Formats: sequence, C-alpha cells, structure tokens
Amino acid sequence: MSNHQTEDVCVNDWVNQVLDTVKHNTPATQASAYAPSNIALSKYWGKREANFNLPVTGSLSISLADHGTKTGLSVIDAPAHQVILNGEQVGEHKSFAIKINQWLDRVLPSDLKLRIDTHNTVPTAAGLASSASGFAALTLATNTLMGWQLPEYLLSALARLGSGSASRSLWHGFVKWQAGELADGSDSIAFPLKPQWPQLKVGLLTVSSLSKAVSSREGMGRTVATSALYKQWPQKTEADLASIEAAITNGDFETMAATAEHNAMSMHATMAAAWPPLVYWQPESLVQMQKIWQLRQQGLPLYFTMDAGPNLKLLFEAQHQADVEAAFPEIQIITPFSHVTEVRD
Ligand code: 2P0
Repeated sequence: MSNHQTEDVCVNDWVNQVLDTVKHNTPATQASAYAPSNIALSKYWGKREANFNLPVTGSLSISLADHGTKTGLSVIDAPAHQVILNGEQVGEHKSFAIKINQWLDRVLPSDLKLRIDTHNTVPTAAGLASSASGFAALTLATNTLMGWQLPEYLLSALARLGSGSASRSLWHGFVKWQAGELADGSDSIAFPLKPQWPQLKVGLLTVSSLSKAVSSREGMGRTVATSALYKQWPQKTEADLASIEAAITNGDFETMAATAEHNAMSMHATMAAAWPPLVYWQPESLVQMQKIWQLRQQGLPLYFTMDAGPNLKLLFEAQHQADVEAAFPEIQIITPFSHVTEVRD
C-alpha cells in the first residue's frame, strides 16, 4: 500500500470512529443548509499534514454574512452522485466534483447516492473562496440529511477534511480555528468568538476575475517546501492572531485592521520567496494598495487584506463608508454583523 493510501485509511478510520457515535437513522429524502464565506484576518498558510488538512498555525476569520453557499441535498436512485453548481451539472472528472465525491464517500454508506445542488451567493468575479462556504454548507446539510446531530466541533473537523478554511465557515461573525496538536486532527477545530462588531465593514475590490493559475493548496505546499521566509511565518502569524483577538475584544479597530494587513503582506512575502515564485498580485492590485496607503496617510482609517488571488478586501468602519465609496466607486460592501441574530452559541 502506498503512503498516500495508508494515510487515506487513517482519515477514513477517524471518520468511521466519529460516525460510530451517532444514531443511524434512516436518512431524510432531502436537506439543505447555508454557510457564509469567510476572510481570514490572520491567515492559514501551510499544513503540517495534508490528508486531514491540518494547519501549521491557528487562524482567525470574519464571515461574510449573506455571501456564501446554499447547498441542497436529495437522495437519488442512481449509480453515482450528481453535482450541480449554480444550476449546471459538473462533470465527474472536474476537481470540484472529485473533491465533493471524495468527501461524501467518506461519510455516507456506499449505496446512498445524492444530488448535490450548490449555489454560491458570492459573485464568482469577486474571487472569494467558495470551497470554504461550500464544504461548510455540505457538512451542515449532510448532518441534517443523515440525522447525525453531531456537535459543532465535530462538524468543523469534518468540514476541514474537505477544505481547511471550511472549518471556519460554520458560523457567522469572528471565528478562530485552533491549530491543534493531535495526529488525527480531533483538536484542530474552529469555534465562534463572542464579540460582535456591528460597525465593521468589509469592502470587496475586484481587480481581476480570472481564475488563479496556482490553487491555494498547491501554493501553500510550494511555500512550505521552498520558501526560506516561511520559517518566520508561524511565529509571526501566531503573534498576529493573539493581537487581533485582543483588539476584537477591546473594539480597537486600528490594531485589528493594521495587524490583519501586516499579516496578509507577510504571507504574500513568504509566497514571493518560494520557488518558482508565487505572486498572486496583478499590477492593478498594487495600484489599489498604494491608493489605500495614500488615503490612510490623509487620515482615513482604511486597511486591506488579500488572499491567494489579486483582489483586495478592505476593512473599515461604518462612519467612513461614504469616503470609501467615493474613493472606490466599484466597491461592494458587506456588513458582517448584519445577521447578528443568526450567530449561534
Ligand atoms: C485563509 N487561504 O486563511 C488562507 C489565506 C488562502 C489564503 O485558506 O488545501 O482552500 O483546501 O485546506 O482552505 C485557502 O486554502 O486550502 C485559504 P485547503 P483552502 O483563508
């Protein structure tokens, strides 16, 4: 048996162990769930183990309210699952369908086949990760369909098996994913943080809607393997995470947003030092960064973060929305805490 197959067996053993604890009810005929996208303020970049998607460090995110994924599941009488994305059937050999099928085959009885109807409410052009909200919605919907009634920490761990950042997308508001230490990842789980920040705004600034040439998964692997600067990253990002968490508790916008921007720039520096170099920015990304730095110099409390793509996510507070809209007429603004009543304990 190859190493990869052995590790796959380990993941399946862990899943079976978790699902052995639940009552095996007859599945419902259909179920659906919604999960928001999330933007990390301190980033997940690098895995200590790839089969369980275990991160080198913790990370902390803000969920994007009604920007996310709604997934409907229905039991079908067919030899294979059918994956539908935004109304169109996805071929079984597409990586999107392969990842979903792999996740479902781990958690479902082999004779149960589903139609998976996935709708992203995030404009694809904004380049927001849909794998996070996608796997979170799939996990929540499967939990309902199968009547598992699993606790949220286990749902977070199951969502992580699909995509690391999905572990953070089960909740609205601020969410922390702790790295954990155990080999099977049972302590590498996310949970929502209590503080809410109704004035907080996230502005999506789309620089390019082209799909990226290098996936996050490949990009982080390359960075860990070849970037000398990556050695500095775990310490830097853990310090940033602590500082952002404290700033959120204290309602200290400047510290929270400045640390998030610094964290994103540091992550991109580790990528640039990888080989072959990994630069997700477009020239226009830098133009927008310089515009933000200039506005900040003029006194506007405006910061940004960036992920594995060329688009910027601006961070500011409600009282500055008119100034931000005047400077960036094309910006799309999200109020993460517009849905505070939906935040689950
Ligand atoms: C994050 N990103 O914390 C970071 C910042 C991208 C840059 O999580 O391999 O799609 O499925 O675990 O979750 C994107 O990585 O990667 C990501 P996998 P994922 O949001």
